[in-house]
Formats: sequence, C-alpha cells, structure tokens
Amino acid sequence: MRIAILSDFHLGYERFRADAYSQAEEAMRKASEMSDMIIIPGDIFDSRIPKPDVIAEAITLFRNLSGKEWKAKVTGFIGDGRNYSNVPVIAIPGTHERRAQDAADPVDILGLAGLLVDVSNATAVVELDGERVAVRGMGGIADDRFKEVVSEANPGPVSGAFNIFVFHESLYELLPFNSKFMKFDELPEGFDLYVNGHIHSRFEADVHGKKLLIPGSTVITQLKPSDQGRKGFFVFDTKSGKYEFIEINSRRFVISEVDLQKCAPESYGDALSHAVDEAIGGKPDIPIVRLVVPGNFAHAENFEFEISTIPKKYAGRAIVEVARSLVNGKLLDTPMNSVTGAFGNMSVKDYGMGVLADKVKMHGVVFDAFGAIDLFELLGLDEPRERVVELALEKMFG
Ligand SMILES: [Mn+2]
Repeated sequence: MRIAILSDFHLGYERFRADAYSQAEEAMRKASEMSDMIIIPGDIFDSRIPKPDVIAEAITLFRNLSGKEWKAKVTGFIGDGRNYSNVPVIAIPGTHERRAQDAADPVDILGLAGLLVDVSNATAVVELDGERVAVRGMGGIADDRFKEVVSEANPGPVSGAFNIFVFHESLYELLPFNSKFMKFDELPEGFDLYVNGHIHSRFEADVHGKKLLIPGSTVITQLKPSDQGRKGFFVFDTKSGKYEFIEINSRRFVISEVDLQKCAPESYGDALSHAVDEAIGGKPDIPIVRLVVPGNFAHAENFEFEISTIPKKYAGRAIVEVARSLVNGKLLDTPMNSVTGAFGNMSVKDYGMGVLADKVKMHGVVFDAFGAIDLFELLGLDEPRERVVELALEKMFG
C-alpha cells in the first residue's frame, strides 16, 4: 500500500491563517491522489478549542477527501473510543489539541463525524487487495509522561499485517533538553514503520532497524533556520519499503543576517532594505523574511532608528520580521525573544505544565492518576477561584 504521512497543519494558526488552510488543502489533495491511505500524527488544529470557523475549515478539508472512492478500507478497530468510518484517513491528537482525558478534543469531533479514524489509543486495520496495514496510535500524552504511558500500555504489532506506530512527541535525540523524553531505542519494538508529528521540520532516522519518518508541519510557525526548506509530506510504499518526500507550494521563508556593525547609523535602513530585496529576489511570491541583526550597538547610542519602517515598507511584497529592535540607538532583544528563549523548543503550555507539576510535587502530592494536564485544564476553567480549587482537590484526593 502507498501511505501518505502528513502532519501539523495547525489550522487556525493566527499568524498565517490562510497559509495554514491552503497548504494543508494542497497537501491533502495531492496525498489523496498519490496514496491508498493517509496518516496524520497530530496538530491538525492549532488550538484544543478551535473556533467554529476553524472547525468548518477542517470539515471542508476532510469532507472533500471522503468524496474520493477509497479502495482501501478500515476493516478493524481495537482499543479506546469508537470508530465511525471505513475511510482510510487515520489521525491522533497532537500537543495543541491535548485536553483532559475525559474531555473531547477537536480530533475526537472529526472522528465522531466519521471524517477520519481517531486512533488516540487504538489500532486501526486497513485492507486493500488482501494486504493488511495496522496503525497503532498513541496521542494526547504529555512529553515527559510518554515513556511511562508506553511502558504501561505495551503496544505491540498485529500479526499478518504491516505495522505502524504513530505518535506525537518530543524525542530526546532531536530535543535533548529533558532526560524524560523518549529515546529512539526506547520506542516499542516490533513495528515496521514509526511515524511522529510534533517536530515542525522534516526528519528521518532508523529505529530498531526500521524507518522513523517525521514529515514536519505543512505551515511555517517557528521561523527557525530548519524551516527554510519547502514543506510537504512523505509517501511510503509498504511493498518496496521505499519512500519519497512530496513538496507542496508552501510560502517561501528566508533568513538573512545583516551586519550593521561597520555601517553608519544613517545607512541602517538601506542595508536592511537591501537584504529584503535580495531575499525577494524579484520573484512574484510574498516570502517571509526574517532579518537577523547580530552585535551590540553601543556606537550608535544617540541614533534612533524605527525598525518597524522596514516591515511597513515591504507590505504586500514580503512579510518582514526583524529578530531585534533598535531602541534609542541600540538594537535590543525584543521582549518576545527574551520570553521565548526561556522555553527552549518547548511549547509555552508544556513549559507551564512542567512548572506546575514540579510545584505540586514539591508539596508531596503524588501525581500518577491525575496528570498535570488535567490539573492545568481545571485551573483554567472560567469559574470562581474557590470552586476551581475545590474541583481540583476533589479530583486529586477523591
Ligand atoms: Mn505542531
């Protein structure tokens, strides 16, 4: 079977909302033309509680696909939840969709509507011309609890099938800042292919002698150097074991370093403009251009340069972001850079939950049955503080 692997659409992502939709749409359309089945390892949505118009976008995306005559069919479903579709489009929730265990996440909604098969904690078996592919999903689990949850669940392959393990987690080899993160060789054995989401740039590796494929996001969200390649998805052939990366027409992203150290303050504007012009390169698209300006600007102490004139000047031709801002003659770190720097590669939400879990542990509370995610969500309820604390205590101590 030919299996398309697409990830991290981030529908509803405020900054590049139209890109998120159109690039996901292109990826899904091409994938359905080129493959017998589709796997989406999480973050279809950018938010765990998307607005109705974002849910509408997702339904439109998946409904168009269900119009296709899929020859492969889902013929078996084992595990948590129920399956309402035989369409071979299989997904799990990601970090952005994660909610408390008993709450419905937006991927659940698509599953209930029969638009995809949700394998959050389940295996779906897909059949085509006598060939069987089993997809074991484990979704909606916090990064630092994944090892523990996997060892409890002990997921294994289905006999007589090509077996795929699908998850959405930080992996230690890629994000080596938390020793609790799963390492490649700690992933469950016995599968023929490993598929991960979460990491927004494309990645491939060998795990237990088999392939681990991470397609990366279909939309740019992080503006990191690794985001500069074209976005796209993998198509993996179970018969040959070969796979290819199919590019989509994603928005171009260019990082340009501009050295203003030897430049007279009066020429800052020209130097920055020149870098943006180079990045645009006379092409008709509207790229995202990130200008990185290193160094300190003590020598320009009495010079004021309003950095926002550059993004304004290029409106309609490029989306310009400057990694630093010039304030009173000095280029300073923007508040955004200093805040996000504290989190490393972690999402702000995961970072916050980690802090909360550590604080609760300090007070000697055992945190097994009731994870940080549940507590985090409870504390975020729009209820009076006393009521929220009461609910949390009730849940923690029964
Ligand atoms: Mn993501």
